[in-house]
Amino acid sequence: MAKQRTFIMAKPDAVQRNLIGEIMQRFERKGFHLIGAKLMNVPRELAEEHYAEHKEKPFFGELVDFITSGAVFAMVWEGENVIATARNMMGKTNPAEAAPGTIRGDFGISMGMNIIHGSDAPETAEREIKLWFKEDELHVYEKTINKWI
Ligand code: RTP
Ligand code: MG
Repeated sequence: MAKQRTFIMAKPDAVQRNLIGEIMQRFERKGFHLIGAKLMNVPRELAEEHYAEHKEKPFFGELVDFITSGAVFAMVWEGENVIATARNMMGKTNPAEAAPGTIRGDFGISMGMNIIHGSDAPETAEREIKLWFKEDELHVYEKTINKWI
């Protein structure tokens, strides 16, 4: 399996509940490498573009309202099979159905405020990384490995 990159976002509820470190630690301990990260407020147009696939859904307005309601922590993680593995680590979309031990299962409360976003396929990951990060905001992990320690 080739190395992949995926876009992960701690949603405003996770940032407000001080869960950024908890989320990052899970990905680090799993063995993935962080290659991009930023705390940011999300412009409405960016939120709408990000969730464009849900534009016609009844919950679209609420979803965009939520994502733009406070700072998010946007990340790019790299590693073998990271796209599907991250989705498993996140758990089901509805926290009530997400298994204990998953991020949503351990911390999420409601469908609308479910802590974390992760790209759901290779094409989505590529699109989302381009949408949220400039090329020079992403770091090449091989350049840092074993350099100082
Ligand atoms: P995400 O895109 O945020 O990572 O979540 P996901 O892939 O697990 O779920 P998706 O189907 O892409 O839905 C995006 C977000 O919309 C909200 N949602 N509400 N009320 C509803 O029926 C409903 N369905 C989805 C959730 O907050 C979900 O994370
Ligand atoms: Mg989704």
